[in-house]
Amino acid sequence: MIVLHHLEYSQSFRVLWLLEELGVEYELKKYNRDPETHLAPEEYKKLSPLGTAPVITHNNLALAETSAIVEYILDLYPNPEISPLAHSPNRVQHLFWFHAAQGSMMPLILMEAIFQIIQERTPSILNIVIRPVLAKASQGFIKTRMDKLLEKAEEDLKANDWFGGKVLTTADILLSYPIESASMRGYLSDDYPNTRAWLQRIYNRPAFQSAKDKDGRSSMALPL
Ligand SMILES: N[C@@H](CCC(=O)N[C@@H](CS)C(=O)NCC(=O)O)C(=O)O
Repeated sequence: MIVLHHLEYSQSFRVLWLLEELGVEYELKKYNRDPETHLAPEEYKKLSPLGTAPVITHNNLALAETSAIVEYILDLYPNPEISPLAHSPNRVQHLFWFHAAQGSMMPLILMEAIFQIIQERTPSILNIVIRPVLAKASQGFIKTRMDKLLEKAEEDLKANDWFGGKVLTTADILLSYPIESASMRGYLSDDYPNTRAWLQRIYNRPAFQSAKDKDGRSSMALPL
């Protein structure tokens, strides 16, 4: 049986949600972040060479990296709705967003979080210099790219309820974390009604709700 090692307020929530969507058997082991550093605790770090969340264990395998885990689970439990097959009509749209989630959106969210930590940990006298530099980098690089992604999301969600077409796919599951994080950081303004409605559709899904109940936290990512 798959064991999901779930770190609170982390990207492993999406794997929990996927397992609930698929309705397969799994065991859940929950871990809290270190209260001071907010990093994964030592016992979690020992689970995989990267020391990051998520990790699943299955027989003798310990696997990290969200997208690899999602693909591994779909190899075990193939599902042509949630993971459209090659050459199916929604495959390319699904693939684009599946990879944009981890390859484009997540790095922007991570950069923004690091900028925030730098500012919080820098003495205020130095922040006088650092804050405008980070604000310029954030505005010029992070916001520009995030806006472009959200504009495309908005356009695509005008045509369909889900990123991969008419039904939820693993692209939606992967995008849930960076889009919720972008929303928490004020990126999801009233200019993005379709994307806001999509986020609400996700929250309303019974499988998302049962993942939430098992997780027991208020949001996927650490609250700001
Ligand atoms: N690309 C990796 C990123 C993993 C990652 O950075 N996870 C964060 C949680 S969102 C983490 O483990 N943070 C705690 C730590 O680094 O100790 C993935 O998708 O699995």
